[in-house]
Amino acid sequence: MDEIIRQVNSPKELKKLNGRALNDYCCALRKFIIETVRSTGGHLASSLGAVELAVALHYVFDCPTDKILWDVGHQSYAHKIITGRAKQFDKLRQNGGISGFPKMSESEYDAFTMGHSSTSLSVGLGYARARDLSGDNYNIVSVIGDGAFTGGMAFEALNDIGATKAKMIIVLNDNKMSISKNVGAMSQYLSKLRLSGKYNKIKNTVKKGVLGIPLFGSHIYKALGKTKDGFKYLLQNNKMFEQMGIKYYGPIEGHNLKSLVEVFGHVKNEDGPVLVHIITNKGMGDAGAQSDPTKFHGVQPEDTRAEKLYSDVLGEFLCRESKNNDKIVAITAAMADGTGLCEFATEFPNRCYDVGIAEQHAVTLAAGLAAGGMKPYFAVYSTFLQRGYDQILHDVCINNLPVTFLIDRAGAVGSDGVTHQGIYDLSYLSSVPNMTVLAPKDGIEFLEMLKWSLGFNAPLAIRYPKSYGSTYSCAKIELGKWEKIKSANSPVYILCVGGRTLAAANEIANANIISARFVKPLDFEMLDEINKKGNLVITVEDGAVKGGFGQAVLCALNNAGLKCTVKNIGYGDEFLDNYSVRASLESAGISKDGIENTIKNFLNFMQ
Ligand SMILES: Cc1ncc(C[n+]2csc(CCOP(=O)(O)OP(=O)(O)O)c2C)c(N)n1
Repeated sequence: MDEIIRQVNSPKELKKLNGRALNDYCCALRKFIIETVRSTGGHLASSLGAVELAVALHYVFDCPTDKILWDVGHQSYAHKIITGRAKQFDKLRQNGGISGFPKMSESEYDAFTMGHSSTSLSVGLGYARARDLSGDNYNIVSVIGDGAFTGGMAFEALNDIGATKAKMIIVLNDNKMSISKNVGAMSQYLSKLRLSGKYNKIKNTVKKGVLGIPLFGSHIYKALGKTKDGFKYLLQNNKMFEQMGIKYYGPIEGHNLKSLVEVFGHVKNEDGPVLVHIITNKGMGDAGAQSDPTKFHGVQPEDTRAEKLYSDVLGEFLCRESKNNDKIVAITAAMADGTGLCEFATEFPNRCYDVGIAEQHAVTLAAGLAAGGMKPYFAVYSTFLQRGYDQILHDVCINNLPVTFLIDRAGAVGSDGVTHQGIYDLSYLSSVPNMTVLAPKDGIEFLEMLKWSLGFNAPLAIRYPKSYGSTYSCAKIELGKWEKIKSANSPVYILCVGGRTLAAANEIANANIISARFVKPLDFEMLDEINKKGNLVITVEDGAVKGGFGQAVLCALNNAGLKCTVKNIGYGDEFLDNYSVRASLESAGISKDGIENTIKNFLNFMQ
């Protein structure tokens, strides 16, 4: 760790640095981030792009009194280091270490816990209204990327902010990238602004022009710089934001510390809402990350072994089937890479829609496509589909439309932590009429489910984690039918949802093991068979117990006249604040020991 990183442990210490030392500090921050993230894993490219931004903000504003809200939060590593967390970086995104996202419980400098996109403007306006109602007087800065700016919440907040005239600063960190290349009309609009000139260029041209005025030039330039409008005159006029009631400053070179400090120092004194549009390079300072920011958006720790990915199975299936089936279309909400849609997007560009970070729109778009006769597949992470609950219910399921949801990163997600856990989908999907919910045990079964989905004419969700381990043989997929994996002469029946739970159950010596591939509808026939007096039924799911599979089983057995004992294994009624998949599973009892303990407790109880 460079000496300067060791020395600066708070914004107060940062403010002691002068111009040159500040630039050196930025270099040291970059070096530190690159070295650490290469071994811990994490969001490299976004954080490298926001180094000068974090330094300039902490240099100008007074946190924690002033509030900086980092949208999504994956770009906040420099902010974390400046605010005294450098020493904890060797345990970034690990249990006992620090989060990769801003987290209120971690530091007073993290003004809000972030992780999902496009929230920072709403939170900022909330803070602004609270401040004004309380008669306080602090600054609020919402930092939002051009990717996050495509999210519906950001538009809703802008609509409110422009009308209310609350004093707050929006920093639009524009690097032309979401995880992949940014998309949409707003992105095209920002490109136009970018092309129309850069802050420094304009400033210098104006400066030259004004100073060139004989005799009075330097006086005029000084006077211009002193007045608010004068400063603004040095910047571009932007119709859209201005007409919404939000003052626009930009575009500004976002790696030029001096420009950033200057503009933030100025907008601090504005009375109403201001948008500062800065241009940055994602991955700045690391040749690899800069040339391929998508690959380096989130990097894995160095020792990660190759995994078998469900997303690869999906990608191959879509490419293969779509050649002979022109009804298949696919949708992603800015996650083509993570969900396996890249190849499909290249091969079938007219049938693959990247809607930006707009899950709600994606769900209803899929509903519209299905109503129009297409066969839409929406590939999405479990945690982000939470955004589209009403659209699933109101648009897809009430209309009973054949939209297939491919729900990746379901269950515990590990290093992204509490904001990204995919453990609620079984609960929120199972409660919706007309929805069918599947969980494959491996890639082979997933492919069979995908093939089966082609002939299924109603809402369907298939949920799976990132990767799979052991593979099994696969019985024919039939609606509402489970699969017996192991039969034993035992009163113990373990009903498993997905491969992770099956891997744990398979270690139990003397038990009947069933893969509950249909989470909804349940296999009532098989349940009837195992609802015998004295049997112990253990349900195991990599998901929240409340409203999940286990409770559905218990409810079904109870309605049929409960003769057995039912134990539910899954996550309890608290947030899963855990950075390791294995530890998460173990914490819920999804392990050999966890299941064995459940059996032991039952046997003790029966004696
Ligand atoms: C609701 C939601 N959907 C998807 C994501 C996944 N995601 C994380 S970062 C990101 C791209 C953000 O792009 P941008 O805001 O421009 O930030 P950059 O990484 O370019 O700095 C996406 C899609 C998310 N965090 N939240």
